[in-house]
Amino acid sequence: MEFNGVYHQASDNYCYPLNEDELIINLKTGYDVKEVNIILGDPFAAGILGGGESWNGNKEPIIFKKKLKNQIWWTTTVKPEYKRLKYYFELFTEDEHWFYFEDGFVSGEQMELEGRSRQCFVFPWMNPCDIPVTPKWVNETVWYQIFPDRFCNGDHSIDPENVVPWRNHGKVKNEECFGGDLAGIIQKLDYLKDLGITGLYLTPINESPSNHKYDTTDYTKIDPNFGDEETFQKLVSEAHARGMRVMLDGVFNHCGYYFAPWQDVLKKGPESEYYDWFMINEWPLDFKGGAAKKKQFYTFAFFDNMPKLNTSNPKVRKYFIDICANWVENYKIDGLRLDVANEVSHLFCKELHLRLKQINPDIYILGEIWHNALPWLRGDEFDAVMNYPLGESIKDFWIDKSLTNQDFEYTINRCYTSYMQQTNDVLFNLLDSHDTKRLRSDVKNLDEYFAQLAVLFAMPGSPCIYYGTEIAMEGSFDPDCRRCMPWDEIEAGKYKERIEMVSKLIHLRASEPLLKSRNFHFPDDFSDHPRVIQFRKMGWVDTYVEVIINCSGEDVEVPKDGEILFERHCIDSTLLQNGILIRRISR
Ligand code: ARE
Repeated sequence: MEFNGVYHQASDNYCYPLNEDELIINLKTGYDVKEVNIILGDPFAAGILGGGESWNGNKEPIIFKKKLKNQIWWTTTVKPEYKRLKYYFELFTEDEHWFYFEDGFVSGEQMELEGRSRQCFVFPWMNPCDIPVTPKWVNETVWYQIFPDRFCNGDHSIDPENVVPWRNHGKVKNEECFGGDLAGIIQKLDYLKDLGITGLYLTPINESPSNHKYDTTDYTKIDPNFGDEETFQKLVSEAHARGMRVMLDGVFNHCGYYFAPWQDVLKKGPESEYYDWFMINEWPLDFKGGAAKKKQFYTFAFFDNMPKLNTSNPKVRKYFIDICANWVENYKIDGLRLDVANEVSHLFCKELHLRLKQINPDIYILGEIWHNALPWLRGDEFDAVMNYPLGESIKDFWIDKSLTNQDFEYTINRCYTSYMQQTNDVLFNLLDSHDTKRLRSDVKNLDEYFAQLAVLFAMPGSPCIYYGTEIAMEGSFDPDCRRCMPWDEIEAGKYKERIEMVSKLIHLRASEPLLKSRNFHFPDDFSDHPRVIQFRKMGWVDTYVEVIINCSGEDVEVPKDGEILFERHCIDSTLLQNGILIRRISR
């Protein structure tokens, strides 16, 4: 047996309470394991506290599994009668029989030996307050990410001094300010409502000298070129009136050069009361010589104008958590995205979670983490993270023609076996953002473009489209991925078909419960068509929604059954190149 391919731990995404009754247990094995049983029971069975009496648990087969690359993910749900569980596994390969305990493997023969102590896996107690609970509304939400400076200029009276004329096409530079503002967003709320959007994610809006606002000067003020507190509160109430949630972007890993505490440090040095709000290794700082690069103080990346905040300092934590509490309590925001969330202290994230959930238990706390984020997703820090691994997996399939639908299945399954199911329900799924190339610039044509959007909207979690996605806006890496919205062209109907196509997908996502379902699997009807993606979103008993996308370069036959919910390039029962077919099947 491939012993190294077998892994379980009685914690994290391998063993966790889904709710107060159900305990999810997952096990990884190699492909050589054909059958798995779990033997389970109460840790205090046989009435003797931890006594030597042999303990005979109940044996149950584990039948649900997902294919990963070179491994199988076995999953089962158990309802421990007394909220605690002791268990071990029985594994069968073609010709071997093993038992898997916390302290290792035992052969069938060794198991016959009486009296040997075995260390079972134990989940000691399902305490309700430890069970990760994520806001249900997020799974129903389709997000729209707005980079305010480039979205819509609704109030020219507050344009920045260095504002440049709105430019529909062509590259933009990071130092250019185009005058987009909150009033502009308010003016476009009906447009967004028609698109089917139910959540707005705004990149930072606090006072800052840049157009991206990730170098904050004052966390208590709306940037005057974006508007004022009253305008923002109007935006929130107008959005809420249209059934849209609002999420802000919190930058607490670092501040901007003009943040008053940092200015105080620059003036007074170590005498400043704010000196330990930052991470300074030597003083004075030699900015001419690249202080950050010389590790004189820590910053975001190596940007001297973004001094890193010391979130191990309780005063820093209090200051910024109070700021966030005000946004939730008084601005009534529904979500908070944390910038560079993997670098602020876990203590900051835990205290933030406690404080905000006390104010609004349904607040959505989202971390910007591009890699596996399990340490932040145990239920006491973030509800979810920006799911860049999913977006890259989807895009890779179209970029790398050598990938098969089997590879696609592995990478998608990897994304959804990394965390708990209640986290998967609210993962922030995206194909591009203000930090990446635009999807349109990553694909060959609109066929490939809409096919990837169809996958995004069919995945478990909460999909987000970046502003301009609906018109297939182009743009390379930052800053070119932040071009201005061409409203005059949109209003002239230049992108009507594209907007209709994206809107149809968004409305389908919102209206079709099974498209939001966490349960999905990959059948193998097209196993002889390695470049045809097919997956099913499972509902009750024998009803499911199926997504088929043909990337094979030739037409493929698709059975003509079920109710067609969305199709593109599907003629009768022939699915053309990059054709999309989404249908509901009730057997
Ligand atoms: C921009 C240009 C720089 C240029 C700089 C000059 O990108 O090349 O030198 O301007 O000022 C913000 C602005 C950016 C700006 C940056 C620095 O939006 O336009 O840079 O500030 O001034 C990693 C981090 C992740 C971070 C990205 C950018 O992990 O947290 O890098 N994203 C957040 C925001 C950004 C923001 C900042 C952080 C700073 O979303 O918009 O930038 O507040 C891999 C790695 C990731 C890495 C990712 C992207 O996947 O795994 O860790 O993200 O690549 O590089």
